[in-house]
Amino acid sequence: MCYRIRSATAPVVLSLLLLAACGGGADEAAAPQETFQVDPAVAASVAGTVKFAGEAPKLVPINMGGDAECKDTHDGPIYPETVAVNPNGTLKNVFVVVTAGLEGKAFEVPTTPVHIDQQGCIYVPHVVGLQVGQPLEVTNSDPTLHNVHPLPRENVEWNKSQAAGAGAIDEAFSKPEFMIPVKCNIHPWMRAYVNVVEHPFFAITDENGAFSITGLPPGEYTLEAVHERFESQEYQFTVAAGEHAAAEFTFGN
Ligand SMILES: [Cu+2]
Repeated sequence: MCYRIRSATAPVVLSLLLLAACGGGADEAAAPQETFQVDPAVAASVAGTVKFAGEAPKLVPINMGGDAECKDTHDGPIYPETVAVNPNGTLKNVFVVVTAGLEGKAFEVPTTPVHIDQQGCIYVPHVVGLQVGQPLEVTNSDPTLHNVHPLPRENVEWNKSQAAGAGAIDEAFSKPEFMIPVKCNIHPWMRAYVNVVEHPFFAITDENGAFSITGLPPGEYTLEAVHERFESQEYQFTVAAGEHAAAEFTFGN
């Protein structure tokens, strides 16, 4: 039996004995952690862009071989999204995430799934982010068989066939891990990247290289920009209540 004495009048000796018997509150540590709610009145944010320096790589169209069911869904050539340089010289598909400053806080896990579709034998979108335990839903809009196969280093690997017209694959990841490659064993050019985070403070750069992370509690943070090809970069920032920080990264050759 282990309990705490809350009364201020309790004898000091007895409470010390009880604390010793309880191992200094180990029971409390095992209790499920309450989720942290960010007070909207003090919520801060960080936003910015990821630039690309140097020459954009020459892209070679994906060769879909003789696979008519893949090829016929496209009007023109399809290019790989590995280094997706936008017309304004910024970089798309960079995963920007808070990697320090939220220690000791647990956040609610959304029950809404993050979705990846297979369209014309391409994963859409190419990069996704979701929370630990949040559902990942993979659908197949193609008239052909696919095989969804993530290759994690920290999480459990899985490999599921998905025929044309088959129902969605529903999965989740139990550990934080960035840039988990997802391949298709049938179409070797297919590639998506899944990022798993313990909190909701992440974003993916868009067609303008922009990202925005909102609802942050005031604090001191490390922001990391993670790309499937380039080495990750870090940026430190501090935000007071209601403050909006700016961050900029540059990737390139
Ligand atoms: Cu496939």
